[in-house]
Amino acid sequence: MLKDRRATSKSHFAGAMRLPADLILAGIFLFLTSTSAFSADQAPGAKVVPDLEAACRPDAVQAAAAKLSSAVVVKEISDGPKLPGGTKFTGATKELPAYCQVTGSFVTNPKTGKTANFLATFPATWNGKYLQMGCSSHCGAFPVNNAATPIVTVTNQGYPGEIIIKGYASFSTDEGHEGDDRAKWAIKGPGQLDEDAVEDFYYRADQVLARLGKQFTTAFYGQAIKSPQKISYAYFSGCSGGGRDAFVTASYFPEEFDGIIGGSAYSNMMAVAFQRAGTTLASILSEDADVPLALVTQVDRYVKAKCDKLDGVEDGLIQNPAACDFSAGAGPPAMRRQDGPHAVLHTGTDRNHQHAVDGGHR
Ligand SMILES: [Ca+2]
Repeated sequence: MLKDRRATSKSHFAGAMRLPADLILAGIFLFLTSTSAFSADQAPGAKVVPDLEAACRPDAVQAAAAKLSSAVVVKEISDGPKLPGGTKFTGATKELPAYCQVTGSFVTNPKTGKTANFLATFPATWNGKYLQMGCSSHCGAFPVNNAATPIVTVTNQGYPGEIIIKGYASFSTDEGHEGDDRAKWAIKGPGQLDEDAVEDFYYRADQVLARLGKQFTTAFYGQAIKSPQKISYAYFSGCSGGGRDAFVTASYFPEEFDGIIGGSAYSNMMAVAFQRAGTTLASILSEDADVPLALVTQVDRYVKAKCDKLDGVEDGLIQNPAACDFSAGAGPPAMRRQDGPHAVLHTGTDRNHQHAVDGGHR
């Protein structure tokens, strides 16, 4: 999905979204495994900061931030890595080159003064590129979108430090609320939606950051290298909730990026909510509705036998789920429960059980 800047973003997006899932996954795999191709040391035009430690001091970073179009405060934040004064320089080790991390807040809505927090990572050797990382779940934290210490090594994060080794300047945001706490941040009180917070979460924090982060990157490196800098390419990448962020980015402001990677997008929130609620409710309503692991394995075999081929390739992957007409209550499968003291041959007659096996959404 990476493209040359000469093509228009919108036409790229239209083409990218038509790619089949296996090609997108192959692209992600290549992105993650092409370490040598992306190595900052080997990248033509890589910029080296002569004194990153000095450039990373809070007053120096705040001076760079003062040049940006949106109001930015460099400071320690409550829901990210604790950086005293909002910055931290980490010297080079055997594993990682030196890098500077910065936290703070930026204004997402000038009319109300609403802010969101950000985390920026500036490697000492910059490859000239900007990478914005999506968040996870309902966001409000920086566990997977911290370039130095991602807790999940999937999609955009790579292994810990990989983004720094490759030389990307990277940014992420908490999407305008600190912590999740069962999404209480989305309401002001009973029946009162916090529209400012919801807008930040759905798209605005990432949209403002897309512009701000690139400005911040060139301001930081321009000041640190003492010559004007520009960004060669800008990418967005995220998985799960971050995959949703990637889809939102591609839908609402694709012109901000040269490439967008969205993995396992948590984009249909209502369906996920109903699925979870339905599954939970079904298992509460009937003891017979329990879905033990052994039964899941059995269902998996049945569904694959029925639906794997429907995408044109029998490869163990169901990549056209819309064509897969499966219901635990329909058809011939007898689902055998094997976890209890008495193995039960389930005939698919218990509605709650069917509901639970189906994921609660039928
Ligand atoms: Ca298949």
